[in-house]
Amino acid sequence: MNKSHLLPPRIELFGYGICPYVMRVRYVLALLDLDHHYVELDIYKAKPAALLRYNPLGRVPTLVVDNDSICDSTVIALWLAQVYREYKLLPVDAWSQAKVMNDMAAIDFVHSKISTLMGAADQAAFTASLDALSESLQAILPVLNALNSNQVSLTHVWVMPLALLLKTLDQLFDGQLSDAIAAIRSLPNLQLAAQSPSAKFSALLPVDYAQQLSVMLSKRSRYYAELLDITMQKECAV
Ligand SMILES: N[C@@H](CCC(=O)N[C@@H](CS)C(=O)NCC(=O)O)C(=O)O
Repeated sequence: MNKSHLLPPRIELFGYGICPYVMRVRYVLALLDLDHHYVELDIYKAKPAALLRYNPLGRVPTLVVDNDSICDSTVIALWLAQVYREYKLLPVDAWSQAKVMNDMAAIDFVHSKISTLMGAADQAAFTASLDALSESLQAILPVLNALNSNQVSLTHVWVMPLALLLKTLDQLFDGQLSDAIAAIRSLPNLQLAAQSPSAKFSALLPVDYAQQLSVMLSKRSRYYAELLDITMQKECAV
């Protein structure tokens, strides 16, 4: 299908491979089969002038369309879903659209709790943030459980990076997350819910995703860095 009548020809995305917000946008672009130029940045090391020109906040995802830009995963995904209505990423009527946006906002709230957990400096802060994460995740379980059809929606797009992040963090923290929040164990089933679109998601993941996440965590969280040290020492002692 020729979509050039719908969009200006040049789309550029500034991103950072393990960022869940960037993953959402890349997943939407993949689902829509949209040609674009992807610029991978190490956003916590350097913010190049090319990015700052389009987003003075220096954040990713930043989508550039013909010399203009939009800079937030929700804004970008809603815009793409509206331009490419035929893919039905959003329902048609305004109320149903608002309900989907409500679910997306709830998932963003869970991400804010994950972010706190990822920065936990010690065991007490980690445990407190795990409780808060558990509470927020319980609240969105109906949204997660409703995702069992083959219809790809923006809710599905939002859930995929969330599920990946939670499962990988659980691995890195040696099962502490799923011990506290059993629902995390059933998240893989959600990934199977829509087989073919999920393959497009998996194709976007850096092969060393868990390793990259671990490096980032060890910089952000003293608690995690200490856990990692202990594990390394045990491994060396063997
Ligand atoms: N609400 C934003 C969040 C984007 C975000 O937090 N991006 C992070 C990378 S995961 C970032 O750009 N951090 C760099 C910074 O804040 O300086 C969205 O949904 O796009």
